[in-house]
Formats: sequence, C-alpha cells, structure tokens
Amino acid sequence: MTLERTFVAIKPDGVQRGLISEILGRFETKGFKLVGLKQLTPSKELAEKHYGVHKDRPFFSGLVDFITSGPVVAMVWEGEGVIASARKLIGATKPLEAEPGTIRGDLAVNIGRNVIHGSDGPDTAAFEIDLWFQKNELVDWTPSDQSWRVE
Ligand code: D4T
Repeated sequence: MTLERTFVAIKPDGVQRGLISEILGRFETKGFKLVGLKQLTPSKELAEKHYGVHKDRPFFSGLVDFITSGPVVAMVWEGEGVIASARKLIGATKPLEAEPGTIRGDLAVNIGRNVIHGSDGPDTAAFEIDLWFQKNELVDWTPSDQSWRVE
C-alpha cells in the first residue's frame, strides 16, 4: 500500500455558505485521514503562487481576488490513492458538468464559485502542501480503527 497526501481547500464561497462540515465529512466518511487543518484568509502572494500556472489566463486576477476575499479552510488528507480519489469526490471543474454525488455536482453551479480545490497530481500535491502548511502543522497519527480500514 502506497500512502499519498493531497491538499484540499474549501474556498471562501464554501465557507460563507456553511458547507465546511458537509465537505469535510465526505473525505472523513470515505475513510481518508486528516493530517492538516486550518482556516485562514490567504494573502495575495499565497494566492498568486497557488494559482501561478494560470497567471496568463484572463480569469487570473478575478480568481486571486476571490480566493483572498475571505476565509479558506485548508486541509491535508492522507490515504491510499487519495490524490485521484479526492478529485473524483470533488467532481469536474465546471459544476454543471460535475456528476451528482460529487461535491461540486451536489453543491455548486458556477465555475467561479466551485466551493473546493484539490491537487491534481503528485507534484502539485507536494508543492501545494509545502506552500500552505509548515511541516510542524501536519500531524502523524494512527486512527484507532485502522485495522477495520485496511487488511
Ligand atoms: P481548482 O484549482 O480550483 O481546484 O480547480 P480545478 O483544478 O478543478 O480547475 P483549474 O485548475 O482549471 O481552474 C482553477 C480555478 O480557476 C477557476 N476558473 C477556471 C475560472 O474562474 N474560469 C475558468 O474559465 C477556469 C478554467 C476555477 C477553478
């Protein structure tokens, strides 16, 4: 079994709409392990680094303004295959194309207000975890029901 870690963030629209517990619960009940959690309003510098790959896209400045406009709940989740699985739980970037049962499919309509972010691959996950969290903010722990999750 290869354990992975991924970065997930509830965007300001998800926080303002009171969706924190709903979204967090989807990862928790799936069986992934929470190893990092904090709420912050991102600085412009952090947002521009996070969305750096989009810096030449027309929506970049609006995206940075939006993500810095209020609290974000930043998380690191750990588990087997968690990077790809989190993307599946989240659903397509355009919420109207996201399948029912996914977070965006169930909870969002607009691409500019799609409630959540998840790393799209191992390199991005490593970069984003490092960008958003200090090493000492990540908690190594063993769930007491571990043997009921993996054989
Ligand atoms: P994030 O990064 O927020 O999880 O979204 P995705 O990984 O699913 O999608 P993305 O990187 O292509 O887009 C980043 C972010 O930009 C917003 N966006 C995107 C937008 O406002 N207008 C657009 O046309 C696109 C493509 C939504 C997500």
